[in-house]
Amino acid sequence: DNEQQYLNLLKYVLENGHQKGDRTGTGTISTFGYQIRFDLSKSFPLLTTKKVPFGLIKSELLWFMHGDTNIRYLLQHKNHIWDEWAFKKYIEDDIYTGPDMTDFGRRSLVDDDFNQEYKKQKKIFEEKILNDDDFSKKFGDLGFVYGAQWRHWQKRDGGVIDQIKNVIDQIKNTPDSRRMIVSAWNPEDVPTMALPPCHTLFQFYVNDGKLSCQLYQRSADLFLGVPFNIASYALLTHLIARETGLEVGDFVHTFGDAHIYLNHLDQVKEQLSRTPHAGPQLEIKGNKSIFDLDVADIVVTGYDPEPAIKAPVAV
Ligand code: UFP
Repeated sequence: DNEQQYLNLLKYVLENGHQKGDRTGTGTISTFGYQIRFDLSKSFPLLTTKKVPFGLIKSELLWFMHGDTNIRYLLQHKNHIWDEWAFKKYIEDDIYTGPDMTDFGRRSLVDDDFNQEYKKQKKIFEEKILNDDDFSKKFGDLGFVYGAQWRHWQKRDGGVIDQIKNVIDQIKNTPDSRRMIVSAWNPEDVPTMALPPCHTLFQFYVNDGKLSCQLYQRSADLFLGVPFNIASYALLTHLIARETGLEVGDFVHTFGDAHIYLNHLDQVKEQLSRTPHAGPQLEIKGNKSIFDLDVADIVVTGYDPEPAIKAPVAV
């Protein structure tokens, strides 16, 4: 069954992972190299052993597909998963004259007074991104994140490459090709990125009228990040299959450093004690092109998950 693949991976790392330090100073148990596979024709792999917020996954993926790198679209859809990266650039700029927000991620977790002030400043920031065009252009844009690499990778001699459009053309015209790849990993940009792409590269494969997709994820927070990543790439596979007139095949998820943070161990055990329910189904309404779809066109039906499980994010 689809979800069991993910649960087995959690169990494998709990039992076989080794302790490993990491950039965030939190500590992990980790394993290198693992692969799971979801048959998308059976059900949509949105986990049922804890509630995963599909709305956020949808708006983020459409944001990538539009080639958009400005958080304004996300805020308009009440999606805050990329806020901190933009807020950081703002508080480090001379234009910011409010209270000191250095190291806000860590301090907001340990200092209540600071957390109140942080929330206030962040709210002001969000309002300005939403309502002030010049401010949004300067501080809402995250630079060379996924949307930029997917839709307008910059060429050496000027001009851009639209990797998504190219891969759709390849799937339609040369479905046997072994070169149907989209890369978000741009070595020129990595040194200046706050978060180098975690989902690094993906490849498509066509067999028997079905489209499969394999993702290489270089670094995977198995408890918090991966449930999002699975649903996001499953949705991407559905979208590209629809655009190319194919049925969905498998989503193959290949991992580099697959880790459980040491402050997620209780949550992982709680999740492993739960029994998966039947998975939901995905429906894409109407016949808009993949580049014009809106969040309302994509719905998941029959989603009946166990309650969410809270855990601290390593920053
Ligand atoms: N991470 C994910 N999935 C994502 C994402 C981040 O698992 O989509 F954006 C996790 C992996 C790792 C951390 O725990 O975020 C990134 O840190 P690093 O760049 O040091 O690998």
